Amino acid sequence: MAKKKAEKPLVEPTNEKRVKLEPYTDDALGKKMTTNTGLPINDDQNSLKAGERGSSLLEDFILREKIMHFDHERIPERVVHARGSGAHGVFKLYKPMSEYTKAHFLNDTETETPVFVRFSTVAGSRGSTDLARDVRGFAVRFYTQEGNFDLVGNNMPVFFIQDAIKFPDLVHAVKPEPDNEIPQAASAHDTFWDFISLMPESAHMIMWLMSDRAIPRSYRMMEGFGVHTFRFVNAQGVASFVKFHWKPLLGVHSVAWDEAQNISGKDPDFHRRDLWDSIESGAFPEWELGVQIVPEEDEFKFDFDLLDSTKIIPEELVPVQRIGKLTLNRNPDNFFAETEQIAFHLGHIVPGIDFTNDPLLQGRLFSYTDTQLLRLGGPNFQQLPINKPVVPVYNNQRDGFSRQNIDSGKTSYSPNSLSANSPEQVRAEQGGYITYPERVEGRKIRARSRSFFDHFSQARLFFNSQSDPEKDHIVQAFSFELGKVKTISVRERMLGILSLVDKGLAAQVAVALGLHIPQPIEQPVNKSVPADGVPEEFEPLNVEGSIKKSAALSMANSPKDSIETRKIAILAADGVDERSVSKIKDAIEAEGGVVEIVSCHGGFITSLNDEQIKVDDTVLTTASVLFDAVYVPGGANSVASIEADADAVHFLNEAFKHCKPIAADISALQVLEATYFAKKIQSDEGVILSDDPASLAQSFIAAIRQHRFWERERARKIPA
Ligand code: HDE
Repeated sequence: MAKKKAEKPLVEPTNEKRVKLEPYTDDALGKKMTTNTGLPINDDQNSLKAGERGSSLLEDFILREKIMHFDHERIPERVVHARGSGAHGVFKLYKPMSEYTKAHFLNDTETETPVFVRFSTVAGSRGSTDLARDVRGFAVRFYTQEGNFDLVGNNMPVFFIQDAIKFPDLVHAVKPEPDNEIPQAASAHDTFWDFISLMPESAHMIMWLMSDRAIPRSYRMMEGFGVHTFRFVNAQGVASFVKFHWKPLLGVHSVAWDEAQNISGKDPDFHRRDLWDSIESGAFPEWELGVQIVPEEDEFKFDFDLLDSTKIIPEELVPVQRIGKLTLNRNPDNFFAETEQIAFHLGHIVPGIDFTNDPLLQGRLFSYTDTQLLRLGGPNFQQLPINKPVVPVYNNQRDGFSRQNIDSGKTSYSPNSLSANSPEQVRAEQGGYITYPERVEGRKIRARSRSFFDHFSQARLFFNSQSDPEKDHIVQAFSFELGKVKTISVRERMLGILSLVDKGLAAQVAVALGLHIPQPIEQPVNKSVPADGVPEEFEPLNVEGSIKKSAALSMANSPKDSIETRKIAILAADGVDERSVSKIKDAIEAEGGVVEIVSCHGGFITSLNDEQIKVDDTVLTTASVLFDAVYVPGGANSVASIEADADAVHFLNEAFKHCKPIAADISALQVLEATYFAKKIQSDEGVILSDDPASLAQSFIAAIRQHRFWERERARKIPA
């Protein structure tokens, strides 16, 4: 069913966080203008001057206040994940998880936990394109009754490096190069691939990054992953390992690389707009929270180390249990106050959840608070409205820049007798956080465990699990990215790494680059340590993993049962047959799709029966890359105008190139015949022609559910 536009009450009474934000939220509509001290302003457009043409007076406190505030509007953008979009929502648990965790929000199936989610790209600046080939951040804050819990994840389940100490190097390598600050929001340059080619542990992550997962169709169609192995602890103190997943109910879908590059020009806010629009229209994005749980005693059962963030636990080995649903149902009121000022941190934890010794996780525990101090200007950032928990906060911390709380009373120390020793510490039985008493012993060493040294088996598992079109896209992505690298030795070293993953993959990329795979292959070494010895150099292992293929890794296996929120363009002009327009429009909207009329001119078009149909966009102001499918209705004059309009024909050519479903009334055949894919009309599964609008609508909807017809690419000769 098409969803109705959501009513937007000021606050949802059931969302405790929204209720708590309300006193801070205000609108100037109908209000009088004042200075920041509340003085009514009489003239905000003329500065105070000495004489008619005279110089401005230093006395003008109104001018100074206004300009001073403007001068200080900017704060440092996030050093990574600068570009992002956020939304409010709720999390509802399906079943109590008491067997594994005592976390209140994972036991209470009655209440909806308020959440704020921020999606992001990693490498680009705040104003960069949404469609860069990049990892996407997927950071979720749960405002629970035991304080904030942040699950700061990504849309890929592994990471580039195994140890946090390498993170600054990784980020320096991928960011624009330091001499000329080129390229923006792109990994296709020398420094990135130089680093990667010297970092074999990145092989698995690089496969994900070169796959279509790095160019999602929408934030709403991405998976999310906590990446690290965390710990659940139940009320009896029994711990298990846990990996977190987010599974989108709309399935996992991507765009084509050529399309992504086009969207970056046509609408660099594509993902941000898509998230905003879908929430405004009431089509609320939804994900299920999944957990993979491993009992403590099974820690060493796998052929990889659970503490190694370059590894997944294949779903064949440990199934994902879906335990609750996240729904994003409200856009922020103010981007800066909410999306920009939210300060996520892995250390925002609740009883029942704990960390592991993953060295990447451990380093992050330091980084996130540290970075907020710079970004948000001091230690009181937790008192910003978006960061405040829904539960009260009491401790003996005081003062600092921009302190908001007025802490009354004489004592700010513990123990004290003057305030009856308040605030009181909380015993574990009453919900006080205790760290899981894991036994730890060993020597101090700067090295890695040998259990971290297989870098290739899961990279291969990922590649082997892809469908043929997905494999082709990976080959093309490597060919593109390495093709942009100027230093031949870097390209060659990378080919060497690829050949350790899959010889066929390496060979295809080598052909595209016009290079040979180097022999022997250089294996960058790292330090490891025998059980009781001094760290020594150690080469990566190249072993076969126990699992060769995993269905969950291919987007081809993602559910394709809905067209909800997909955007469909109807290419029409004056003289269009409005009966076919409304039949298709109604059928698509009934399934939750979104239809726009795209024409050769703006305003209205007049149909065969003299009806006025509103034009949403023209072939000049929009492009097929911003849609999921195209339909060309009948009506002789409309068909003739579309056929004669080069931009309209290009619209179809490009939609075909990007493997999208195309439908047309049989009477609009001549439009399709004007395209370069005229010869394919009969043979292509994703091109639907019919003189019966009802059956056309059904076949078209079935095709849109498929998302893309990638097999078209094989025989492609497309100039679009
Ligand atoms: Fe982050 N990361 N990260 N990261 N990360 C930041 O914190 C860092 C890593 C992730 O929407 C920063 O507030 C280190 C993995 C997301 O506000 C910073 C390491 C994963 C976001 C930081 C990692 C992430 C960040 C920058 C290596 C997926 C955006 C601004 C040990 C599991 C959160 C900020 C938002 C942001 C450090 C690796 C996800 C600098 C040192 C692995 C989604 O603190």
